[in-house]
Amino acid sequence: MPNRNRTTDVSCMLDRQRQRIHFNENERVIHTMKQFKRYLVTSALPYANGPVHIGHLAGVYIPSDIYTRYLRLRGADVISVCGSDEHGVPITIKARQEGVSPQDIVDKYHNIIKESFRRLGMSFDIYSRTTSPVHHKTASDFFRTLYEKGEFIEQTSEQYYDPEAKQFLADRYIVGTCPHCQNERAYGDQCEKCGSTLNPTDLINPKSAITGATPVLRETKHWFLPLDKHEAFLRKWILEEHKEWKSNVYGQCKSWLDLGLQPRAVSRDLDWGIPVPVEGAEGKVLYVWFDAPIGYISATKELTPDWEKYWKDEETKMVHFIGKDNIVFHCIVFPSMLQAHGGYILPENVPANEFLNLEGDKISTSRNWAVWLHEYLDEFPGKEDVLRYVLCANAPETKDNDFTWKDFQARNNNELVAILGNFVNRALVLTQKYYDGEVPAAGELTDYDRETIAEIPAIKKGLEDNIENYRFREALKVAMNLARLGNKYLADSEPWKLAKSDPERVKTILNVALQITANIAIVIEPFMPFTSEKLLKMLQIAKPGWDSIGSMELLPAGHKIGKPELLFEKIEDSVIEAQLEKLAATKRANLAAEAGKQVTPQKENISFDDFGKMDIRVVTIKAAEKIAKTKKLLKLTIDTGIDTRTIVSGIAEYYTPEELVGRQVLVLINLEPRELKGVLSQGMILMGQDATGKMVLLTPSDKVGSGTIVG
Ligand code: B3M
Ligand code: ZN
Repeated sequence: MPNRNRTTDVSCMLDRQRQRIHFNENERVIHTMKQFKRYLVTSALPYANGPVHIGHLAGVYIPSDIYTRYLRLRGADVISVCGSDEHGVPITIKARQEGVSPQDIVDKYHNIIKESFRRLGMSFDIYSRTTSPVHHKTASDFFRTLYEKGEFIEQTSEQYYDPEAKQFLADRYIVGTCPHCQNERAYGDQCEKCGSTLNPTDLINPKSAITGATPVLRETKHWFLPLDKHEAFLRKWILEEHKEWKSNVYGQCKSWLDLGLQPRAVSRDLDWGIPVPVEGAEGKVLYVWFDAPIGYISATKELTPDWEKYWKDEETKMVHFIGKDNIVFHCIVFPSMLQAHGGYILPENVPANEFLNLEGDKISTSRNWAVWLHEYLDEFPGKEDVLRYVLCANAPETKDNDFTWKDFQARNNNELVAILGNFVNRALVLTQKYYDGEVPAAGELTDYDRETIAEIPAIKKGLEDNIENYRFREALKVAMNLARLGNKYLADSEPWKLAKSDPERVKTILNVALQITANIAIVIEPFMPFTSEKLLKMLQIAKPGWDSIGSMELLPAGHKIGKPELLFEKIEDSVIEAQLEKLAATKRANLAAEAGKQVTPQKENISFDDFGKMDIRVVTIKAAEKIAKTKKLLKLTIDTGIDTRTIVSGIAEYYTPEELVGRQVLVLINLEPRELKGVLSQGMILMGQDATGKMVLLTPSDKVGSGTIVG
């Protein structure tokens, strides 16, 4: 990736400023910036094969919602579209695993995702889905247009076919031995053990993941989009005309373009998806990455009959919010499709984020290493904005970043509670206390008052510059600076000390503090809509527009405010510990599952006589007690059917004495007695042990008499 300096943009599209200036390595480019009449904001369509987690939120959805809410506050004509991506192989695999239909899978996750987005305050104008009839028709028509214009190449090639399942196998449906590392569970497209990219024909001993049958090569026809044909246009459009794109996005595009583009298949042999709408394409569907971005168009169509102005008018600014793994599809493939089709605008920007890790490890759906949005919402009711805040403050805008529960707690307690909540609470409580909730009139302002107020326009400008250039972390810091300003103002002016001596001054101070509070309600709205709403309710005013920022007349003198309530509450250690324990349990479960897959090789053969020497019996545990000064040892009294005797066992880590009494277990009773910690042990309890070392007792499935012989 080329090392480009950060672009410094001083554009402000709504301020009728026509010049965009940015600094790029050693040259300084100035070019005229287009005027836009309206905005179309798209957010990557989440796959409906699982719920949404914090990585998705920090990467895509929180930024897109901040951007959209900001534009709305400014009174712009903006729509935000999203929906579930319901096609593709992973959904069919999941359906097979769970023994249900792909439609069942997408119905389930579409509803979970849609509902959790709603609860988090995601303000999409529409959240649609790619199984909708409008989408099927839109994608189908789109394909047919390209087909009729001769924009595809048709090519026949040999692919693996499962003769038992009677279907062609997608790459993920073929497993075999990796030619590089001998991993026996490599997939047709990738070996997850050594990370190498594979073709299905590279696999040694390939097997169908559906039936286990050995697949055979068969001819199949597919349609390819010749990306190479669009290369010159893409080079000019991205590399020359969009140098202002984020460096991670620009860099990825550049390296793709420099490597040279190849034709890409846009159809698949699969029975789940949108049928390829041309003759001779039975059993074939559109490749999921062909239909998914068209989902943005379909969703707009479903939203408004006026959809064309958002897609076909050059005065629309289209912005795609995505994660970094989607860059090539949004910057190269989809624009090529739109170009080939004709009549559509292209994105003005594609502000892709990097990845968010969780407690130092890569978020993974299959390993359940994630904080799931729907679970968070259930476990932290009323704390939607805390998550929005933390994920924005920590967003992986320029590099991968880490989410930790400790940081979540610290940001809540030290920033939201101590700065924002504290200031607002002081202003409102003092007003309640001194004036019974009536906004006092301001008298003459001091220089200090004026200096404080004069800082607000710079905050407004800072927010605009940062949000319009997709620097949401920085924007959030700027918004919090208004609360910092308010805190400092109150701390410096100390109205509580003047209540008796200078009541007129106190009125002015509180008037200023209350106006700042009302300003805060506006600046935080894009980031923390619930808190903004709560604050406006306490202030008893309607939501002011963006241009009211800086006004000292948002609350007229004599206006009665509502009852002050805390905006945020402290998060205790125990809450954080519970979350960490939940993750630790996931880790343990993953380890055990991994260990379950490891096989210990068989030992050398023994003779029947060797085996016959062992006297194994079912015994009943009569008593159990810890052996003093040891951690692992228990002294057990057992009934062997022959006698009552003592054995010493190292199972205190896994079982308490109470759990053992009355239990029947297997014991090798003729093992040479030996003394352990001064207790004579006459026998050994037989236990199961997995590869992690965890031990389990083996108990007969039915109760039997003590002394029952095992063999
Ligand atoms: N569903 C991939 C993803 O969630 C994909 C995005 C489609 S956007 C058109 O990473
Ligand atoms: Zn490998």
